[in-house]
Amino acid sequence: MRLAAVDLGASSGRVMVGRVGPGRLELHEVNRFANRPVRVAGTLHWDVLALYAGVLDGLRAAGRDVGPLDGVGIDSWAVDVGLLDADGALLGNPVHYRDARHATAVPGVHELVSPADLYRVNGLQHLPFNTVFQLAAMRQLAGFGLARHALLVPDLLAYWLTGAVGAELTNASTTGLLDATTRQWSTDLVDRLRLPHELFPPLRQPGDRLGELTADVLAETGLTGPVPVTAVGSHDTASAVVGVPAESERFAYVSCGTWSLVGVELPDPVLTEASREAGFTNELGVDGTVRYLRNVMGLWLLQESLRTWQSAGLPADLTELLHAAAREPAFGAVVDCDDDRFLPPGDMPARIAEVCRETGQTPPQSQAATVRCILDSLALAYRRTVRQAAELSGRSVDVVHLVGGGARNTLLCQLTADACGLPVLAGPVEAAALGNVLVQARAGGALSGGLAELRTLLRATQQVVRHDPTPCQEAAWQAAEDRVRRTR
Ligand code: ADP
Ligand code: LRH
Repeated sequence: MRLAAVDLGASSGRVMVGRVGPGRLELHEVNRFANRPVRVAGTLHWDVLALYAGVLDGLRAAGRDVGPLDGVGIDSWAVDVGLLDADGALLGNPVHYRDARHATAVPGVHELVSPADLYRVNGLQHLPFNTVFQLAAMRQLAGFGLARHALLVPDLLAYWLTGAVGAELTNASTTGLLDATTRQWSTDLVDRLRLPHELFPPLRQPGDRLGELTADVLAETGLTGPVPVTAVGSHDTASAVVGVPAESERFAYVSCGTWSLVGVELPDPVLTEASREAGFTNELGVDGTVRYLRNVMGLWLLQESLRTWQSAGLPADLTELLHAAAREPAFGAVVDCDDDRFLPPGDMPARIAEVCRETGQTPPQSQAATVRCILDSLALAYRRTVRQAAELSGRSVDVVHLVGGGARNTLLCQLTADACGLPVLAGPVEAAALGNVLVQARAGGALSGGLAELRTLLRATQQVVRHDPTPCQEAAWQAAEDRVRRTR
């Protein structure tokens, strides 16, 4: 089968073409486009029409490259929604999860449903931008009364491509309004939060056929119909976890891009108070799995540092800075990556320096030292999170799979192996697009079996680089972890 995977990350969107069959899984990129948020009248938005144009360009290029397509699947970052009115028109650009507006609704939501009650139902890590808070903030706006459907970004793009409205399950599980146990919209939470039920469309399972590309889209892209559009794990992290080439169930993963999503795969959610307090989420995965994980601030810290340096006219070549960071001494300064101050866009090196000063550490004195501080701090966060995930879930872990763009960062991969005291298997870089294609191929009958069989195909076809932990490092990492814990 020849399948197009649309994978939209916070830093870039891409359309990839997969050729899949028994024993065969090849992926190549046909279009990559920047994902540049736009601040309009003080609010940070996604430029969703530019992203849609990038998708159409990608589908056109896919058709030119490989001829007729057997299907399309879409995944993207989670939580953000577009509202449709009764005519199906989009009511404004989706607001970026890093916008400050969402957090203003948190106290009002918690007055109606306590954090503990919310967690018992939705099992989500408290993040101020979970959709439930976004919708509560939007409710204050005049246009909200016109909204008939709230569509997560992949569901919105699928609607534009096919005309069909629905909500894919894995991404719906990031809204805070899905019951993690029944795997249905929580009518109870929707009622208690006084949101209109009609906003939440029927759920679709990964593998469901959503529809076909409309005649308009076929004309626009030059593709020959019919081209089915299939629901995949439309949350990019769900697709990335499908794309983890694990051999047994005793693995942890770091889905390492703009965010680092760190956790384990489970059959059932963990909804204990200890889990809530540790900030773990129970997002739903493909084939009835639970992605028991924590959001770690991720390579965002590095991306924003590069952006800051570039606009100041300083050197900002990632490869060179990573080489220089590898020569820096370890643990010069370490910060808690989860500090709320790191969430919004801005001058990350200055914020890191501020946190260092507040915690009695000398701030990094060079760009290379700042990069080293970020990577040491991320590896420490991965160590803490992998260990907590194993402890809170009872799942033993003997390997860490690191997938996504961060798998290209060999220094980070080695630091992660050293920090966790476990082998790190790095790659594939395009795990989300691979997971997307695998679920489509199985739905289309080109592959069969469960996640284990899909992962066997990944191991047979994709490149993975092993990083073993350097011996005798535990005491140094423990001391650094204690340093961060004392300052948190
Ligand atoms: P997202 O899906 O969130 O947009 P990606 O999975 O594409 O993120 O990962 C982007 C990150 O990958 C960048 O922030 C960068 O740190 C890292 N990365 C990409 N290419 C390289 C490279 N050649 N060397 C090291 N790191 C890289
Ligand atoms: C990663 C991701 C993550 C979400 C965040 C909003 O791209 O989907 O899983 O928490 O974006």
